[in-house]
This record gives sequence, C-alpha cells and structure tokens, in this order.
Amino acid sequence: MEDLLKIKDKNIVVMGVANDRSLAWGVAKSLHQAGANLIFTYRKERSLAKLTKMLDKTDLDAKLVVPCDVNDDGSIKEAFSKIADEIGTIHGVVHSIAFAHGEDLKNRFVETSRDGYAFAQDTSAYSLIAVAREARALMTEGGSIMAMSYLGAERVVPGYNVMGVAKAALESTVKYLAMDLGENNIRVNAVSAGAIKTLAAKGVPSFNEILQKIEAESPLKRNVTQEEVGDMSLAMISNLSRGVTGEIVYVDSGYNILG
Ligand code: 1JT
Repeated sequence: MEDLLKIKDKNIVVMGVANDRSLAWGVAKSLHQAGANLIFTYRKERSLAKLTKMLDKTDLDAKLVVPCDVNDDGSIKEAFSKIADEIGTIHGVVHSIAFAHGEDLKNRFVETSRDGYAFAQDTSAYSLIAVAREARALMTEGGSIMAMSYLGAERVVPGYNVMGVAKAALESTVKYLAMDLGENNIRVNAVSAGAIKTLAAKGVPSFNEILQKIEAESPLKRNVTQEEVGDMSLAMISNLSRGVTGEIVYVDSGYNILG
C-alpha cells in the first residue's frame, strides 16, 4: 500500500500522559501502531511512575522520557534541549495539557479569581506558544503540532467555566501559530474531543449527564473513545493532513453540529 502517513521513524513528542485514560496516551498508542518514535514529557513524579508502568505493560516503548513543567519557560527549554541532544530533529508535538484550580470549575463563573484565570490561561493556552517556540528549532524538516481542545471553548458548557475561556484562547493560539509557523513548514491544529472519562473529568459532578446527553442526542448516538481521538490525532500529525493547518477538528460523534 502507498504510505500515506509517512510517520514511520518520525520523532514525535507527546506531552500530557497522566495515566492510561489520558487522551495523550490514546494518541501515543495510535502513533506507535503507525511506527513513530515517541518522546514523552511529564510533570508530576506520579505521572512518570504511571507512564513507566504503562510502557512496561505494553509493546510501546519510549525513545526518551523527560520532565517538563509548562508553567516554567526554563523547564520547557531544558526539556527540548535534552530532546535536541538525545534525538536531534523532531517532526511533531502533541500538546495534551490543561489545568485549572478545582474551585474555578465548581464555583459560579462570576467568582473566577484573577489568579485562577491567569493560571488556567498560562497552563492551558500560553504553554502552546512556549512549546511551539522550542519545538520549532528542532523541526528542521518541517513538522506538525497539535493541541487538545473541547467544545466548551466556543459554547457554554455549564461548569466548564474558566477552562472554556482558556480553550478559546488555545484555539485562537492554534490559528495564530499556524499563520506564523507556516513559512517554516510547520502545521498547527487542534482536535476538539468529545467528553471522555479521564482523570481531568473526575470530580465533575455533571459529567455523567454530559455523557448521557451525547449518547441520546449526538448524530452517532454514542460517546467517542480514546482510540478514536488518538487515530484522528495521528492523522493530524501525519502526512495525511499535509494540506491542513490552523484547523479545529471535532472528534465528538458529531455533537458540535447540533443547534
Ligand atoms: C481540565 C479539566 C480540562 C477537565 C477537562 C478539561 N478538558 C475537558 N475536561 C473534561 C470536562 C470538564 C468539565 C466539564 C466538561 C468536561 C479539569 C482539570 C483542569 C483541566 O464541565 C461540564 C469541568
């Protein structure tokens, strides 16, 4: 078969695996199946421990695992400098990182603090710019960067609150980066994933209702899986999507088209 993906032996950095339910893990599995080399970054020691176990249990292995705290420019620089030393050229980055203070997802939106707002923006949206800047230097053969978003960026999903505002900034950031990095042959896109039970979704009281609503109302009448998000992410990282940049692609059973 013609090699439409051209992903074999390409070096892809995957950021944001916290456990085996993480969307980033789904992306890693799809990339691995297609023959990519994987480099993982983690923040918490707990995530490293989980990742190490997961890598042991599967046939998936990592070329490199490096610490990276996206709230810290120095840490991002260090991580990519290590990747440069050990790997050299990279071809893709998967940004699957978001965080907000718990109280900002529980309280009324109007109660969002200045600090909570800044923290959500810094972690979930600005971090893509900082990462793209360091990644660009290593993408000497061009590349593809993708981020993970959610419908709450553009619609009011009750309770998503400050994360919705951060994802709106993230999606806009994707478009401005796509424009800026196009001349370096670097594409920048986002996958807007439907609701999936991940660590991030834990402790969201209304989450089960959201899942039920999607099952009842979405065109496909079901929820999406980590594997489905992973496969579309593979398409966005790979040569299949070579003509696509600045795009937000929905993997949500079609839920976003409803009026
Ligand atoms: C974060 C959290 C980012 C949960 C996230 C997220 N992106 C999607 N989800 C799932 C979700 C969460 C809420 C929701 C609907 C979906 C939590 C930690 C911070 C980062 O509200 C209806 C709250």
